Amino acid sequence: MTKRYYLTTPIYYVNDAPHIGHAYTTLACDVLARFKRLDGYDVKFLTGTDEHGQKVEKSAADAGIDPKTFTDTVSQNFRDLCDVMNFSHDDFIRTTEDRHKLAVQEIWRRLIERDEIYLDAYSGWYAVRDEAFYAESELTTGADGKKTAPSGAEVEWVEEPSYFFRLSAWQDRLLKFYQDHPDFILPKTRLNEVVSFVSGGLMDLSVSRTTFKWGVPVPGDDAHIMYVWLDALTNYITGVGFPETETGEYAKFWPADLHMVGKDILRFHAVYWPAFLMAAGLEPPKRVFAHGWWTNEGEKISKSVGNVIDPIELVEKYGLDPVRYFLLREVPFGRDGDFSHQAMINRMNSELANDYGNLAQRTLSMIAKNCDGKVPDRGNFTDADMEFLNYNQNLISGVRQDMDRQAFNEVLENIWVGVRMSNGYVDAQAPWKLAKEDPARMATVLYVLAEAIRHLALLTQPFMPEASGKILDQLSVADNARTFEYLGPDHALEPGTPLPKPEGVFPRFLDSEKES
Ligand code: ME8
Repeated sequence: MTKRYYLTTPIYYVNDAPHIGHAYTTLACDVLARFKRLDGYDVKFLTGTDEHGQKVEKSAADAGIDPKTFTDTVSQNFRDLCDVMNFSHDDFIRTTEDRHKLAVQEIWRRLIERDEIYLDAYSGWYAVRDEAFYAESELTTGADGKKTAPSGAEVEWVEEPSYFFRLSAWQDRLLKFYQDHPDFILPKTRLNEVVSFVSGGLMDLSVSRTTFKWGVPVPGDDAHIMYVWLDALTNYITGVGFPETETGEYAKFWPADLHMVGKDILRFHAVYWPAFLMAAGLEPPKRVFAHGWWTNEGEKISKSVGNVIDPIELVEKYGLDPVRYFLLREVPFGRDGDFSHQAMINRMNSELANDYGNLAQRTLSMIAKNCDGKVPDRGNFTDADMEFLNYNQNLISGVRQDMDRQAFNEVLENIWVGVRMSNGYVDAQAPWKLAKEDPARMATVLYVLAEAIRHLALLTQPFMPEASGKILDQLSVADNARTFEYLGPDHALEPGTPLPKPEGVFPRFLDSEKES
């Protein structure tokens, strides 16, 4: 049976232009999706846009456009970002689509049928920016008397008829669920936060609004629209064809293997979402990973500060694959990180141009010059050759484990041990000297290096698809021989295979380009 993997990004609010934070979350999913496909999995990778609710309605009104036209435009910006970043999602969902309306109304019906929802009235605090209800005890009052949520969002007092979800009844079952599934929330520190929040007691959750219109109507009571988070979270099952559950994609892919989110929306994914699903008689997902927050040169990224990083500008300046590499290499995945141009340039120049690019470039140029532009003869490997090659051939097992816990930076660190080891091997073997003294040995050394580079390039494909592809092109590795099945000595390069003219893959970023 084929192995399956279903992963999702948050669906982004269409109140604003996409920025580096959105690109980051989707990039992490893209790398994992590409990795799993190369590793033989049937993958479903879902992303999209969250288009209902007060916040989007307000942004449309501020722009003087009707919400439908507004969401069409902004949603397209998120699609465009996917193209620029070379994301390989299989589906892009919009919550304004009919297939989604059908799914949300069906989950509602199931919750009503099981008596998990009742009608009452809400009076309390609401933050439009977070689209979240807050208890008085969670708020801070500023010098100006204004109350804010823990996220810093301003809250307003709301009083209206509302349906409620019996969340309070789910406390024990949620705590048991976390206990039975210790890897449901990663990183572990985030699990502790969630457990302590749930242990503190849960209040029933308001799940409908009546004071604005931009949302999915409650079945049978269209004075109410559904709470935007119930609407939005349901996208993860709409994406696999819910309400159809017996056949098709739901049967194949649900429960999802991974919901990737930022730490800001963990509570919705790790508390509300599994409770909604279990209450509707559906299985909860296998994992929620909450990654950290990017700042810009040490400062919180915000529109009012005017320091929002546009990922498209970054790609124009540094190139796509260096940006993809940097974002996942710079910060241990799960922790907060700081974006700085200097750090980007340093990694681009030292790890990509000097370490990896130079390894490929000098090996391939020596082969072009000394081996007639063909894969060299293998000759006889020494023990040292074998040991060196073994390291690169065996990298996959550790990489697999690190990928399965979303430790992207560790994956790259380990691959770079292979890169640096390869450069060490070049320096120690000095094939340029062997060219005169012992051409047969030179051929073996260059062959061993080419094989090492083949392994490294296969493994870097998920992170840097284009650049890795170019290296594999230069080794004449066939397009259909680039999955992880082709790692290892059984699929080694064939001596005598003609190679194209080598060319550099990772340009250095020059100081003169800094201001451009
Ligand atoms: O919350 N650093 O959408 P959203 C890292 N629609 N990641 C960041 C970031 C930063 N500075 N800023 C944003 C929503 N993100 C809801 C989700 S899901 C059913 C509904 C990323 O547009 C991070 O993934 O506000 C965060 O969780 C997400 O963008 C929030 O996107």
